[in-house]
Amino acid sequence: MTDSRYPSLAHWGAFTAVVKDGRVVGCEPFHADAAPSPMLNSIAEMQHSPLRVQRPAVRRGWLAGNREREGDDYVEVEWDHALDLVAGELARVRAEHGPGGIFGGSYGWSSAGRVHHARSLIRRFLFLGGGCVDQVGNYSWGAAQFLLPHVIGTFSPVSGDVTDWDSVLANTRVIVAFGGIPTKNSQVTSGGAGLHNLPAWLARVQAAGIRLVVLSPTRADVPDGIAAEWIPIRPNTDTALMLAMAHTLLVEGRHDASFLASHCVGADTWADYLTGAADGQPKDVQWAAGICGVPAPTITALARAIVAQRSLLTAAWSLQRAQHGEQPYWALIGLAALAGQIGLPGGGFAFGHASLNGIGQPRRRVPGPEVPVPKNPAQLAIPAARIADMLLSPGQPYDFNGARHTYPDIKLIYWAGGNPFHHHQDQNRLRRAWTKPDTVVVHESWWTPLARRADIVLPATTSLERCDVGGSSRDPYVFAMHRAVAPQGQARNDFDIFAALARRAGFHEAYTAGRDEMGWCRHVYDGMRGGCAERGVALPPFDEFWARGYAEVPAPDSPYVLFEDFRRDAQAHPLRTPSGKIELASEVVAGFGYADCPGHPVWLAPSEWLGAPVADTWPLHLLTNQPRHRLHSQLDPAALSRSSKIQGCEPISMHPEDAAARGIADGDRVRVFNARGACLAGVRLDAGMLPGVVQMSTGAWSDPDGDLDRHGNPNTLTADIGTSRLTQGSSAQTALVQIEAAPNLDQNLGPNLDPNPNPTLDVAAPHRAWELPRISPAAA
Ligand SMILES: Nc1nc2c(c(=O)[nH]1)N[C@H]1C(S)=C(S)[C@@H](COP(=O)(O)OP(=O)(O)OC[C@H]3O[C@@H](n4cnc5c(=O)[nH]c(N)nc54)[C@H](O)[C@@H]3O)O[C@H]1N2
Ligand SMILES: Nc1nc2c(c(=O)[nH]1)N[C@H]1C(S)=C(S)[C@@H](COP(=O)(O)OP(=O)(O)OC[C@H]3O[C@@H](n4cnc5c(=O)[nH]c(N)nc54)[C@H](O)[C@@H]3O)O[C@H]1N2
Ligand SMILES: [Mo]
Repeated sequence: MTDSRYPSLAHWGAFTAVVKDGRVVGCEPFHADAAPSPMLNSIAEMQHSPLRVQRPAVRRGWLAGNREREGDDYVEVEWDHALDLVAGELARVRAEHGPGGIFGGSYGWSSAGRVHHARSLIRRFLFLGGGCVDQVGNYSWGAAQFLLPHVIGTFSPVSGDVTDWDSVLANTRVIVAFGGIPTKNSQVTSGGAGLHNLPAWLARVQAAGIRLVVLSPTRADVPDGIAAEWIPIRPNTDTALMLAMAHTLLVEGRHDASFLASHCVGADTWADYLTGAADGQPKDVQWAAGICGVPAPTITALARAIVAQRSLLTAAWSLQRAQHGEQPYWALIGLAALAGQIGLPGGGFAFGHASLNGIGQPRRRVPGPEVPVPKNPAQLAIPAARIADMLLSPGQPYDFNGARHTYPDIKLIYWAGGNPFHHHQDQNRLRRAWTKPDTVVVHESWWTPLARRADIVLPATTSLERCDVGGSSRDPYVFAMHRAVAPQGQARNDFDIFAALARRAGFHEAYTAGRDEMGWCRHVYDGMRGGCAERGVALPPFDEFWARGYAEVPAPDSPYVLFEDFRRDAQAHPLRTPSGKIELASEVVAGFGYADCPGHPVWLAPSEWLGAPVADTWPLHLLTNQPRHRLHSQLDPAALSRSSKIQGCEPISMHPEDAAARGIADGDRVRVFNARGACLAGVRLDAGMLPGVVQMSTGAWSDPDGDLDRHGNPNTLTADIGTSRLTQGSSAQTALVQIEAAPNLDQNLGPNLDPNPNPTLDVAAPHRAWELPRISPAAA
């Protein structure tokens, strides 16, 4: 049964699919959404894209035992045959190598529908089947996730547990936003966005006369349509500026000594570092100005401003997605502690206002819908962003959060719901690592760069082809996602694929728990409903919810203020740190003895930044932030994302002076390169860039030719290094590059969905990211 009158949900918004003759022809935004994302328009196009995987396919070379997983062709096979192959390989690897031979972390965003959330399902399947090597933490805020518990006893503020906008509007006089508040990012929320409210909140911030200061290497991080002060800052140097602000408060006696005494530990240790008593270098404003490029008087004035009135200090997640990404977050908390406003309405620190829809949206703290994932019996996991290290260094030791572990030896990679050939840093290194395992199995709906590097590709349905329950704890709505169209080709639900494999391996009953799709929709909704009831929030029974299409969690009566209880009574509401207080210096972290993450916030120069010696060779800092027109690599082949390309390549923003010095004009095609690789890009001149900084968004589908990516995947250039031994997060924002002119194309070829392969592979040719691999039909 299909029904298109009901709302569906994507990470970028709720909508009703308009269906004609069994095809999705458009999307109507959810009625309650005041600012729907233009990305909704890409859904119909992607649903019927020629890039859909139609039938199970096996890489020809895999059948002959080769592991060169690029540019090969595929043979379509019958479903039963494909499932037998996967079941056989899983059984073989389990028998020969144990769960440590199977990598099933499968990091990625998958779908907003939570019953069919591929990453939950694959982990449920592999864990029930004996376990595998999992991934812990994430690319988004891996550094914060493992640092913050040492400092404030929880990482919940980085996942959205911050003081509500209501409280900010009523109390805050100045917001200092590190990384700005780019409205582009607020289009999406993991698990779906029923409401897009950030533009409205920001308009109210402006109307209330609240001062907004944006510290960023690009003016583009000033929110659309909002008047804010922009302070340009060199990438990866925010910590130095924060330390100097803290130093200023301390030496001018403007800090809140009583808050430090009652609610913090380690203030003296940190103060010795700030004043230079510990190392001879006062972290004063002149020192910081030399590092971050912000004039000393500006830093002094900003420090005074945050204590002269109620201030909210907020940092984008991007700041910690960099080498030593722990430091700006720890320093921000330290600075907010000196200012003494943590736990006061509208005051203190926050994270992620720049990063995701729903941050600061007043909401009840209730659970979202979720498929239960059992424990991994193998108890094996790597930090999410260390995948290439793992594949390249089996048996080698690595440090992580105070412990020493050993990388497993992976024979089989199983991925569903993510795209490492977009998301991982140093793609050329990952490409080498990808030749190590015997077998790669992927479920995908499209022939993505990952699917093209898999040995067995199983076609997965899209959200519109199945029934689901979608929602996020950051959003007030939960959606009854009715199936809108029939599956394309032979696509099957991830759930059904795993159920069929579980049957072959003898644990079908454990995997399905006796439930079919609707049984799971009911179960997942009832789980959320029960969790809500425990917190005094009533949701309608399932049948009512399903018939209506959505349910709403009512807004709270009073605004949430982060650490309000702790501030009021630190004895009665201690933090879950060893001291029960905010740790401005941590004995635990110091005890790990990591030079790259010592026991209190410090300035550590990254290996690549504009002040590094290597900047002589690679003089431009490349920011690879989130794309405005798509979700990571999702929707890249759709018209909206394609319309942003220049000569078919991903755009790169560049200051006119940097371009002129290289003889480059607006709209030119360029080669962006460093020692790790190169990619092509199309230049967009932008006087709002800090000179020396260039910016490309992530997510262009790659088209490699040797070490060059011809479409513009910036992860050919980023460094694959852990943030530190403490947190081992992704350092995506730490990369220096050089840029030179590349031959322009005769014409602006723009979107290229030509199904005929172009045989030339030189820089003068357009990329082939939208071409299907050669696929032979199944033998009769
Ligand atoms: N340089 C650089 N790199 C970055 C970042 C950066 O800032 N800079 N950001 C990082 C961050 S924060 C993140 S979160 C990652 C994102 O990385 P990913 O989450 O891996 O990126 P997506 O493109 O969203 O990939 C999701 C894939 O899941 C597939 N999919 C969706 N629904 C389903 C389904 O129902 N079933 C199956 N089987 N598949 C499905 C989609 O088709 C898509 O290919 O990228 C990281 N990489
Ligand atoms: N439209 C859209 N929105 C998205 C996503 C998407 O793919 N598309 N992805 C979502 C995901 S998975 C995540 S994790 C979040 C990520 O949220 P963020 O990490 O906050 O997003 P970014 O766009 O990478 O970075 C925000 C801004 O920080 C600035 N910046 C980078 N480095 C520095 C620095 O060193 N100092 C300062 N001061 N500023 C810096 C960049 O100019 C950038 O525009 O975004 C989410 N939102
Ligand atoms: Mo993310």
